[in-house]
Amino acid sequence: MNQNSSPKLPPGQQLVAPGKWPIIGERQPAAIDAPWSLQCYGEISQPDTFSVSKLRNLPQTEIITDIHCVTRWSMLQVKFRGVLLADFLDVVRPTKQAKFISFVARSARKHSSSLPLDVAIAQRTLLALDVAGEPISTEHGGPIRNIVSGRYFYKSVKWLTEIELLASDRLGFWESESGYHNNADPWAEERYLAGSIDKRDAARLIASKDFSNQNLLSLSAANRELNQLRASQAALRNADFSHSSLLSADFQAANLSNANLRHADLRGAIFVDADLEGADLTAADLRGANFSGSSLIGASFFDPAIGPESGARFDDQTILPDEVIGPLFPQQLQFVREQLLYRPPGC
Ligand SMILES: Nc1nc2c(c(=O)[nH]1)N[C@H]1C(S)=C(S)[C@@H](COP(=O)(O)O)O[C@H]1N2
Ligand SMILES: [Mo]
Repeated sequence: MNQNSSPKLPPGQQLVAPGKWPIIGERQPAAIDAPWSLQCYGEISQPDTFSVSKLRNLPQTEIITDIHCVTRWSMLQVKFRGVLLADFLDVVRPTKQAKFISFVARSARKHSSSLPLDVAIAQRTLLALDVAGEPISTEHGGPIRNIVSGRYFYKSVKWLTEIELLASDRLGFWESESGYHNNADPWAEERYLAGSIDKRDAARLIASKDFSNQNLLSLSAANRELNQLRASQAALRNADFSHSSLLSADFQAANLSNANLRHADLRGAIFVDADLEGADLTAADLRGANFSGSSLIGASFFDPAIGPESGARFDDQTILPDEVIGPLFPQQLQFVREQLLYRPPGC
């Protein structure tokens, strides 16, 4: 592809405000001050453990890369420095059987992600120690995180403590628990696997109007009458509710990341403590909806390709606290602030 004519942002992504790098995923590990080590094992000739200073004594490489989170936020031209995976592998020497590489975090849930080894090398994966000239902060995965360019950011594991070379693939945390796509190419929008619910189960569920506590990844529920839906604590990543009627629906503490809520009638809906990262609320009717405690990183209230006339509707009963809208993309934040200022009274 011609570098100059290629667009900078993959489809469905928007830029965060300059200097506002979101913190995503699990909390940083508690024992962060214990001496750090990176252990490498599996299909290699020279199993070894690396301290941070041992890594700093290997050849250091700088890369400038773009970050694309699956929940639709991007940052361009971020400068990382550390050890190229290819240089690291020269030390530990993979065997002929090594076909996959798994990156594991020192964290509560032993978070991990994997890649085919040839992809990891071709993408110039970096065992990163520094960002923008400073050691990576703990909240962003310091002292070591791997950086995989050209893949959604969930392939870049924070608090990296183990690298395992494998003969066959072992799915990572998000890929096995949350249906995240294992290839994760942002230019192909490989965000999620297809949902696992068959059509008949989906129809039965929709008729019951009770999704509470269920795992309904990528559910198709567009153009439905789902008023008073009960969906508290439901896992509804990537679900499609576009053009549906969801009056007073209860989505308390539900996971609606990347859900499609375009043109949905959400008057009086409850999104208290819900995860709406990357959700699309373009042209939704949000009069009387309550977003207290929800997470809106990467969410949209209007479609930038259409303009503010595609915006969601608010009234003075809509609850959208300042701290909830703070992390929105700059143009989304501006749109929401204007709507909140001039919103009509509800009934
Ligand atoms: N250990 C660990 N690494 C992780 C995650 C996580 O939850 N735990 N989340 C992933 C996801 S989904 C993203 S978008 C990035 C976020 O990195 P940041 O918090 O530095 O922006 O980390 C990735 N690596
Ligand atoms: Mo992410």
